Amino acid sequence: MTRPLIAVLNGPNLNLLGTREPALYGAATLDDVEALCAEVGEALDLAIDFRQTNLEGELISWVQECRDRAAGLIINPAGYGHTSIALMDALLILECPIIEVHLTNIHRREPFRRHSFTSEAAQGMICGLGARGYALALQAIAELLQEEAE
Ligand code: CA2
Repeated sequence: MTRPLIAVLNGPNLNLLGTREPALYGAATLDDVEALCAEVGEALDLAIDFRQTNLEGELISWVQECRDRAAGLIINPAGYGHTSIALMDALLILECPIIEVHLTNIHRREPFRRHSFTSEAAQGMICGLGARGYALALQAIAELLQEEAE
């Protein structure tokens, strides 16, 4: 049987993870986060499609692609979460479970980070737990899919 596909999409500047500002974002690189998702996905019997882009339109196109192919979506929209109504609109069209992840606690930082447009389309949000948040989001998606199937 084919495994359900979970898209893990990452927004702008997250390609720099582990190379700058480790005190804020941690020492893990985006490759480390991808390896963690692959490992957790394997354990949960989920296929993972992990991507990062710095371009808003590309991120929106990838979200749209999820309509036909993904059983769930984990998204770290990075800065676009705070600014992009277009990304929120694309997410609102999806019917699969969406979990928004932020490495940092966005409620503990500058006030402009507290609001996330994209989280309005998400079933849940995990923030402040670093790369572990991606693993927890995968676990949550697996449970939501399990519940849906029952
Ligand atoms: O905490 C998160 O995951 C964020 O989505 C990260 C975004 C920020 O705009 C959000 O408010 C919260 C920034 C991503 C930038 O990543 C960097 C990583 C290393 C060095 C510099 C930037």
